[in-house]
Amino acid sequence: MISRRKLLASAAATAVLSRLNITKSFAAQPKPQVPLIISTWNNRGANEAGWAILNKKGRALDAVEAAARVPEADPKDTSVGYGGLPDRDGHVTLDACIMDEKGRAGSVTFMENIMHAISVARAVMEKTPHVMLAGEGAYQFALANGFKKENLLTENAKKAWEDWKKESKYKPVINIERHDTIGVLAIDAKNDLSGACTTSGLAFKMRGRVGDSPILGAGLYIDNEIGGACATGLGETVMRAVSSFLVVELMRQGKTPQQACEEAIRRLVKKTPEYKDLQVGILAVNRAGEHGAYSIHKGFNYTLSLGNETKVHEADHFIK
Ligand code: SD4
Repeated sequence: MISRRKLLASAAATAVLSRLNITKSFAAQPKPQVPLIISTWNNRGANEAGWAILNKKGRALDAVEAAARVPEADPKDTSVGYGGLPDRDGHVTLDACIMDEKGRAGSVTFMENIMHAISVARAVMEKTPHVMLAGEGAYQFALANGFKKENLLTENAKKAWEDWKKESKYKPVINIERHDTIGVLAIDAKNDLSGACTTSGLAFKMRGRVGDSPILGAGLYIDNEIGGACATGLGETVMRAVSSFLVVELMRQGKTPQQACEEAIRRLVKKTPEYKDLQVGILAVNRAGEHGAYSIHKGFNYTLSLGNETKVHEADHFIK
């Protein structure tokens, strides 16, 4: 029997969540339906941009690109694009990838001075015989394809870097409560899937460091026959566990998106002795429009839009 104290605590928690307009994902999931768009963290504006496309029977690929461009242009978002925190030498370097319903993919990594890394990734997919371009090559490709050179280091990000330099702790500090990197998955009215992931990576990372976000199978994976998955958090662990590909394969074996996310986090935790000091969150959808979300620590949330409603949900987590 549930004790009165537990009942009151849970009622209080639900009241707080509902004031914040956040629902618990692990309490009754909404009925599966398409189209839908789902993204990591509280990314309402991004989802709304994607939803506007899906709602007019647009393509999932266009929806995920439009969604990813929103935080990329937002100077207040310190983990993505313009306003992203720089590496320890003061350079904002971007990672992004995109994957469509045909299994085609494009990616850029360690790219500087171009705001919309996701659109460059899409151009790599659509205009080159390659999947990934890095650094100067990605930058030159972007310029040649009409993207503008921009300074992505805002005054606020510069100040945060200057403050960080006073101590220059070598190890990047992982905020286990909140990141803003966007991984986004969409299913359109034709039941086709696409996904995108874009980030400026870990704040004050080593120059040249690349995380999971532009790596297919790690930060993002789509298989139109099965579903899609994306990850956020400490990229080093996600790369070692190839988490997004794993989630899709687990769904192929019959797991629901929620079961697949939970299993992928359990496997990642097993391989990561220091898992208590870091956060990873994973999202998944299957073709039926069911979704799943799971993280190591409490505090991972995600934004789901379907049936003209956009809501932020709190994900279930491994450490209780
Ligand atoms: C990275 N996974 O570069 C990214 C960081 C992230 O929210 O997700 N931040 O490791």
